[in-house]
Amino acid sequence: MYQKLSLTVRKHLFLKMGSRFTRYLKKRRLRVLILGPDAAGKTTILNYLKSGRPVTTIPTIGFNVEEIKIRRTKFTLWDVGGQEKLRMFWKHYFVNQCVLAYVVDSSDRERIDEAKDALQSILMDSVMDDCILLIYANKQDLEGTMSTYEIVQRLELDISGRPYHVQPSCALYGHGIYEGLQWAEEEKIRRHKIRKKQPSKLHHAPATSIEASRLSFSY
Ligand code: G3D
Ligand code: MG
Repeated sequence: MYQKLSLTVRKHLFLKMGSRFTRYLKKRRLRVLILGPDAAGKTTILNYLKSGRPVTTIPTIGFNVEEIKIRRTKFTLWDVGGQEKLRMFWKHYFVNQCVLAYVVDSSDRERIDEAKDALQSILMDSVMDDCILLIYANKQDLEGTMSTYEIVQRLELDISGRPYHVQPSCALYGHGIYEGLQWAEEEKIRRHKIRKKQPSKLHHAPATSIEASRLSFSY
């Protein structure tokens, strides 16, 4: 049957299949930018994804990058130093439609306003207009941490009107880390489908969610 088709039709079919295949592959790559104040747990998250165990960290001056594959998706993860004097360099890592995995220390009430200000200045950059916003409410294993609802309030996430997901986590033991990436992957696919059907509806889609249940810890 295929042989009977004219060369032009065969070429057309091949090109069509080719472009579908390229789009499929593109969908399966995610660039994740791990940002947040220093000591929030960014490098610990990266180390957990790389080696599956806690590794002693030192303050990150510059960046660490790792590529990991989860099922069929390749994640390129950039962990960029979060000290105040280094934050001016964050913008050099911004890329359209990337995943912003913003890490906050849920036990640090004193620095949560600083975390909010740093997040707001990232989101003001137009390059990040279409970023997928994932918040890791990290260090949930510690006593008296802020709940995910409190983090939403303190970071003023609802004011910006953009979709987000708050994922409670404990990077030391990897709790919640894969779940956050899984949400980001699903969100990317969901947006891809919406963009194909109704490009203008993207921002009206209800993607906001909070992983409300506290993680249960038993170490
Ligand atoms: P950063 O990369 O955001 O600057 P790091 O932060 O990953 O270097 O982590 C800073 C400190 O927080 C490290 O402790 C690390 O072990 C700890 N930490 C990271 N995630 C968690 C967590 O989920 N729970 C707890 N309890 N601690 C965490 P040290 O003592 O090495 O400074
Ligand atoms: Mg670090």
